[in-house]
Amino acid sequence: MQISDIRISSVAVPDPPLLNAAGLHAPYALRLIVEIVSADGISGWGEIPGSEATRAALELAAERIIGRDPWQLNAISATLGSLANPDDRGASPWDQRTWVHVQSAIEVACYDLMGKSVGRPVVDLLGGAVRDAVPFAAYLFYKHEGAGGEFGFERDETASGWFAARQEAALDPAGIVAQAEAMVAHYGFKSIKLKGGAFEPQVEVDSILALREAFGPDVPLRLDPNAIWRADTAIEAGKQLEGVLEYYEDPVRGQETMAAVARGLDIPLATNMCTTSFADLPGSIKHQSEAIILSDHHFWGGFRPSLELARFCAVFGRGLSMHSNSHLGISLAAMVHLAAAVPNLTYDCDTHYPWQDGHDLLVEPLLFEDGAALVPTAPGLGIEVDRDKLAALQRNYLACGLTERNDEVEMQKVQPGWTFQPTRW
Ligand code: GKR
Ligand code: MG
Repeated sequence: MQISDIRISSVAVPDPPLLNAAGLHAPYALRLIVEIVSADGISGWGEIPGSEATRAALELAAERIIGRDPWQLNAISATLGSLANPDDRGASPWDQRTWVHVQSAIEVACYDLMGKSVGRPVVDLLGGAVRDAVPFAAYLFYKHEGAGGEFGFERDETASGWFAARQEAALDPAGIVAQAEAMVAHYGFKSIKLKGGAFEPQVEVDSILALREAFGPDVPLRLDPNAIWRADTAIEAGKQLEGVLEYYEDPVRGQETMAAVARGLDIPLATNMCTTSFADLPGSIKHQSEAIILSDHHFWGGFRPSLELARFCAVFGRGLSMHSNSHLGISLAAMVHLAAAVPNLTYDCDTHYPWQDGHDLLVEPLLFEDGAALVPTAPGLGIEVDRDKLAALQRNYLACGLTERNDEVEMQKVQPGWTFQPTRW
């Protein structure tokens, strides 16, 4: 098998005005879609966070791997590794490295090709499914009113159910509970995560306590302030949430500070910020910074490194869950195949998908039943990309004028002078 062409598309997906520690989501979330075409005419697909810097790296990578065999992943990965510049995940809630994402896009697209070429789903190439459906958590955000993207901040009066609720503002505990009720009613999620870091810590603690009151003790809850709190703040807030949270996600910044908070509380800590690469693992062991690592094939470099991370977690007694950023159905399918193949991925995974639902580029988007996505059984990722929808999302990209994610700039549009602070409270 030979790679004959690689097509890279920058797309912009309508995204509501969600709040986080770094500011406000722009009206569009940016993604890069990679299509690797084999000489015998099969297409394999990958999807990663979008930026012009990542696109440039992908273009460079593409030049070097055209003509290669997609089954030779070790050789492809060595070539990509030799191109990579040292980079850093940065201080924002999302991972700003470039080359880990490039590795991931190419590896996932190669797996899609490999699976299609032998008529087997990707999960079988990862060792086979240990579960037929992958449970996800409701992922709540404080948000301004409006739907984002093509709707601007206007209301779509024809929307109903979750799609109507998605337009509502949620700026206090009552708004968060209403958002949770609509999302859970639509998708059937059994766990709930609240994105924090947007308001005074006590407001966010009160939102978690209101969720507990509304949903009862059988619905696991998580809070993620994206490392914007000091250790004393995190412990004070955490003391009110002992026995309430399933896990406490990145309350503070850095492995040593996480370890100090972990020692002060009886709640497991989880991270997608302080332990995000194999180079971070010795520090994780030394400091005991977190009990749970939130894997993400987009920034751990693809499926195979994610399986290696899972083995590390099993050996060193770490729990394993899955992180998400705004994404479309190609990423969701990849997350689902991977999660189906990992025996020790026992927490409900994160997904932003409800916020993008209805704007996907798949002919048939994956369905959620009782909060879980069924693992596709068709060859490869088991998805078909709708090329008209892909073209429409590309047009959005060209029209919207965004070239990278910058939540600080978006926040300044609603709060002039607002600046991101790595530690705020
Ligand atoms: O989409 O605003 C967001 C999130 O804050 C995202 O960027 C984070 O990477 O979901 C993420 C997290 O769990 O930290
Ligand atoms: Mg997180």
